[in-house]
Amino acid sequence: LGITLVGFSGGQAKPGTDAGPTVLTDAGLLTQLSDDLGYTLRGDDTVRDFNNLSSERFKSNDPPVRGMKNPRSVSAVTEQISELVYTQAREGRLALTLGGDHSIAIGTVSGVARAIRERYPDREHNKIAVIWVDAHADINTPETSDSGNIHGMPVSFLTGLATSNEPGIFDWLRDEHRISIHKLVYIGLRDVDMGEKRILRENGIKAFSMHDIDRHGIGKVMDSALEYIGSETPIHLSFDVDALDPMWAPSTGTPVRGGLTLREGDFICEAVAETGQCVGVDLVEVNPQLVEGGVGDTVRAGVSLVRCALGDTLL
Ligand code: DIR
Ligand code: MN
Ligand code: MN
Ligand code: MN
Repeated sequence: LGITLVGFSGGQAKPGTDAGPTVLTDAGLLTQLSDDLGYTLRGDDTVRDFNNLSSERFKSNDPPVRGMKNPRSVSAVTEQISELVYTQAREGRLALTLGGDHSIAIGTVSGVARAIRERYPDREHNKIAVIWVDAHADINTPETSDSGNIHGMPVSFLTGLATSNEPGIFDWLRDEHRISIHKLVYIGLRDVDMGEKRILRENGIKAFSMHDIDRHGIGKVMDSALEYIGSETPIHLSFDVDALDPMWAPSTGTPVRGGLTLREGDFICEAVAETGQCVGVDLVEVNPQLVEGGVGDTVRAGVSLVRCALGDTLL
């Protein structure tokens, strides 16, 4: 296991998401992984603490480019995360990353994708699949985005739908970092922008919305999602806590009602863990500063999701 803590909120406008890793670890998540799940956490090389982002990485003079907010900061931070996560996954460790806003997945997914390509150069199935669990599709290009927030764009950069040659702005992303649009599966969608819907439609991207979950149930949806991916392909699970209904996870920047129950969220994670194909897990968008009653519910939900994704089952 390799754990990366990324206290970064520059991919969106609300302060607080940077404290996500702290509230999750304060709740005892890492201790639970070792004591209850039996993972060995050996000092520095297991837990990478990326919470104290230096001013070098978080650039104060960072005006918008193509409408993107904080583009140089997000690019610099995700480039470093990509390297860290790459090193972990290259060693055959499961790479767990606690965010931070969802822009950090530009780093985590690209790092895992590159590591798996290198680890299995001769294998047919050396290109990872990504299961993106979210209320949102996060597939805006800089040009389709209304908000300019990069946490709404990671999937477009990861798939190559969006590219940039601007020095210092995602010019580090190369083919070895990218994923195929045909190995991407969404679960939980319910707030997708017009431009994003068009991108999903025109590229034939596999997506299970809340409507599909209501119709078929989470069990059938996971069966279909995993069948689409196939039993040989390594899987990266990127879980935005706002996929859960705000009843379970209110402390997040862009809550949308009508979401997954905690049990449905846990089931998704359990089903991915059960495949034995999981190589990377992100849990993002926990923001302790947003809810009057405190972050307790959201943290408990986050801890539960991570435990399930890392193989905590009843029997
Ligand atoms: C919106 C919101 N689609 C955007 N995205 C969010 O800003 O691009 N993603 N909240 O998590
Ligand atoms: Mn997201
Ligand atoms: Mn979201
Ligand atoms: Mn929206």
